[in-house]
Order: sequence, then C-alpha cells, then structure tokens
Amino acid sequence: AADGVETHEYFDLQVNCCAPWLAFRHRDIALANHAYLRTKEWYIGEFGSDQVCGHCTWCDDYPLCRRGWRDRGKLSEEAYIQQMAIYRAGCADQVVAVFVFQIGSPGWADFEVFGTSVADWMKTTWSVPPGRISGTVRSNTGQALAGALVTAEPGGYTSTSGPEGSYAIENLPPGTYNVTAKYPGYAQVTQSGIVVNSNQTSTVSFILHPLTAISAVKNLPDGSYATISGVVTAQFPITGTQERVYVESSERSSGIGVTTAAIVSIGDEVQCTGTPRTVNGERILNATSVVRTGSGYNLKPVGLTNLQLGGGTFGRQNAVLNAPPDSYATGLNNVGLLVRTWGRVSYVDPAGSFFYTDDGSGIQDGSGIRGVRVECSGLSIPRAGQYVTVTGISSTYVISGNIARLLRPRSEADLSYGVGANLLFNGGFESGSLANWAPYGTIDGLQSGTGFAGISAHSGSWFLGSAADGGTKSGGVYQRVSVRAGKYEARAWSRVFHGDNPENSAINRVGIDPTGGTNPSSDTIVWSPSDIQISKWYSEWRLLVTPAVNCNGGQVTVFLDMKQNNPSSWHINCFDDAALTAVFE
Ligand SMILES: [Ca+2]
Repeated sequence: AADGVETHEYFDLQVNCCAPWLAFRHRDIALANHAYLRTKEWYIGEFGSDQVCGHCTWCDDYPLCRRGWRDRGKLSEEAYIQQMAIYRAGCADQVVAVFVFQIGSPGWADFEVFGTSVADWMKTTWSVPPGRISGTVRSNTGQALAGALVTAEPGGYTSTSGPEGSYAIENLPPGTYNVTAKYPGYAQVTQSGIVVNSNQTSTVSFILHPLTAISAVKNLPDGSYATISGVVTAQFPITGTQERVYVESSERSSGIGVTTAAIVSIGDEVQCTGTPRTVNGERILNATSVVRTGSGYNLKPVGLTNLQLGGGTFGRQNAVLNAPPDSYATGLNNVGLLVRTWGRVSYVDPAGSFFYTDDGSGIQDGSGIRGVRVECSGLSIPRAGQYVTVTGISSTYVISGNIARLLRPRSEADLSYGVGANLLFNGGFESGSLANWAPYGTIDGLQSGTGFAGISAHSGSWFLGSAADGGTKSGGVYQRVSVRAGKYEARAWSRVFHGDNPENSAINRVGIDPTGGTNPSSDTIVWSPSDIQISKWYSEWRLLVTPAVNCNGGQVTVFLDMKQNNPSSWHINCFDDAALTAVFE
C-alpha cells in the first residue's frame, strides 16, 4: 500500500486502480504545496495491478492514466526500479507522476512490498533541480549597502550582500518566496510572491530608506514622511477599524502614538511609515504602512513623578502646563512613552471616566484640580483619597488652550488602587456622623457618638453605637462601594454590652453582600461570626472579620448588623474602624 508523488512530497496511502481519486487527491495536495508543479503535465501511473479486480473503467478510460508500468509479467523489484529510472530519465522535468502501488488480493502482497521499496527508492533518489535568487541592495541615494541580510521565506534561506551590494541565495527549492532585505538603520523591505524555477535565477533588488529616530519624528513638520521602528506598548481604539497604537524605541528613550488600521499586538516590533501631525496637543504619526518585524518584546514602564510626566518642549512637541497661566514643564519630554506614576486620588469624575492623582508635586492643568489627569473610561475608578499606582501612556489633552498631562492606562492590570487600603468611607465614624452609611432596621438611637454608657471609641474619638432600654430590635448601617473583581473581606471592631440581660441578648456581626444588595435578610450576604460577650457584665472591643468573598466587580455592600433581644434593661451595641479590603493570595 505505497505510492509516491514524484516531488519531495511523498504519501503513504492505500490506493488501488479502482479508486484513483485518492491518487488525484495526492496530486492536489502536491499542487497546493508547490506552486511550481502547477505548470507541469500530470499522469497517474499504476504499478503492480493486473485488473484482477475486474474491468477498471478508470484505468482504461481516464486520460491521465498511464499504463506503461503495468505488470502483467510480475517483474522483480530490481526490474521495477530499473523501469522507474528509465522513465525518470525520459521525462526529466516535464512530467510529474503519481505512482500507485496496488493493494489487492492476497496473491499480490509481494508486489505491495515491491511497491513500497520502489517508492522508498524514489524518495531517496529524487530531487528537484534548485533555482536561485540574486540582486542588489542599495539605499535610496543609490549607495550600495554591503552586509545587508537578505532572507527568503519559507525556509529561512539567507545571504549577505557583498561590497557592491549584490547578493545571491543559492540552491533554493523551486517555489514561491517572500524575500526580505534588512540593513541596520534602514526600513526593511519585503518583496512577496517571488517565483523560483528549477535551474533559473530570479532577480530581486532592493532600495532601502533610512529609519527616522522616534524622537526625531517629533521635530518633523506635518506632511513630511518618515519610517520609525519600535515596539508596540499600547493600543487604543479610535473607530471600528482605526486605532492608535503607541510605539516605543526598545531602549525606552522615546515613544509616539501611531494611527493605523494594521493588526498588531502589544510586544510586536513594528516599522511604521507615515506623516506626523498634532492631535490633542500630542505629536503622532499618521501611518500609511505598518509592518510587523518581530514579536515577544516586553517593555517595562519608566517610573516618573507627576512633575516629570509630559516634560518640556521637544521639537514640535510642546511642553505641558505646570500651572496656569504660563508655567510650563521643563526636562525630558516623555509624551508617547509607557510610564508609571503614583499619588493620592485628588478628584474623581462623577461620570467615572477620569480621575486625578497627586503625588505632592502640586501641578495644575487649569481645571482647578491638582495632580495628573488619568483617563479611565471603561476601567474601574478609585475613590478620592485612595493611594494609587498607575501605569499608562504619557499623553496629553488640551484644556483652555494649554497642553496638559494625560495618563492613559491600557487595561485594568495597569491600575493598582491602594493594596490593602480600606475601600470604605467614614469607617471610623470620625466625621461625627453616619455620612456614607445608610441606617436600616429598628435600632433605637443609632448614631456616631463619643461615648455610650462609659464605652469609648476603639480609635479616634467617634464610633457607631446604640444604647437601648429594652425591646427586641434589629438593624444597623450599610455602605455600598464599587470594587474591581476580586476577593474581599470586611472587618470592624465590635463591642456589645448586655447589662442585666442574658448573654445572647446583644449581638453584633459584619457582613458582605457581593451583589451590592441592601436587604440585610438576603442569603447572598456572607457574615462574620457573631460577637456575643462572654459574660453579661463584661464588655471589650473585638475584631469581627468576614470570610474572603469573591466579588465580580461593581457594587458590594458592607453591613454592620446589630440585634437586641430583651424586653427590658439596657443593651449597648457598638462598631468602630470598619474596613473593606482586597484580599491578596
Ligand atoms: Ca473611631
């Protein structure tokens, strides 16, 4: 059951003369893989068959079938090989044949073995005469570029140009190649679909244009053309097909936005050709061509203080504003670079599309807010007062005619909002009020106070408490906050006092509803253990902690829940220092 295709592709399938479509399929596969075979004349040959299976209309009638090797005399293996050698010598380059070695009745088993060995012989002795590619590599000024690397793909065949800029890639299997010329400091060029035929030379010459440094592009006037090379650090959609990618030199000295419809990924090395222009105060390259020249790069952000972000004027890239009306940044311009900065959130856009963070530099952009504006549409937004670290592209926007700093994080992973920080507001009740908290239930006299029957705050001066004289009451306060997806736990210091009541008559607990619900009876709430003091006259502050709860992102609710179960005498239920924190594992 062996058959051979007379190329360097061979197959081993069971074929017989009554199923020639299998042989045709081999031919089609060979044609698909080897363009140079498409111009050849094809025959399907049959070997080792004697029509014992009955009359074969294919063998007799199909015009591609050749019966020259049919074995009515049942030749020896050596005789078959000799026949093949004669045939091959005769047809040379003109015919490609599929040889079919029949599997048939048991009596033909020997000839199947013969067929396999003949196919093996063909595989090991056949080779297609190679072709070659040659040409020259020159600069756009006509200078010969010696030492340029020329590569033909597939196969990775290479040649280096000599002193005259000429090169030759020898011994290429006939086929179709993409040929690329590279020379340091010049934009690489690829010529596609180069056909190489046996015993022939295909001429492919190159003219390479010099690359422009990314920093130098910022000094080119609108309308000029330049090609840069760098690594993609960010992608921001503009429209359905257009996006702005940021491309940075691999040594992280400068970056620039590139408008393109080309499909690239962060980490790709690209060459971008286009014209510079200014968009929202930022020099960008409007690309007419983006070519991927590599991949797998991972450029780390450059850490910069708020004041260092943006930087001074560089070429046609103007400086960012430090403070209105006319105080502008000095120092290295880093617009377009992937950077990281940090600070305390000084303002949060009510619509959730940006915030400001201030590291103490105290810079102002004319908005009336101190700090750096961070674009975060579609991303989670921190709370004012939180400490944040933000990675993103150093970009700009225009406000009141000035260019201001704008940091553009790429994804949720670029945002770090105060690891371990308390996400609750007024968790220690030091506002002296229930601000940020919503009371619920029937608890009497619930308030932020400085003392309840001799109990004072766990920390600070103020805490949440209720002192009630009798009754069966339940309730407390809740607070809803927005969180990123992850695990969270809530905690609060609790204190209960039973007075002259049974020990289980004053109970506190803390809960998280990861769905953001406000119903304290919901079974989606995950509760801490309950605080029941060990004796009815005893009272101490105790920390209550919920289990870590998975939150999908969005709103979650923290409950500080109280129960008072006695018809008479005083109960006191207190909370202080409530917190909601991310749990890191
Ligand atoms: Ca307090």
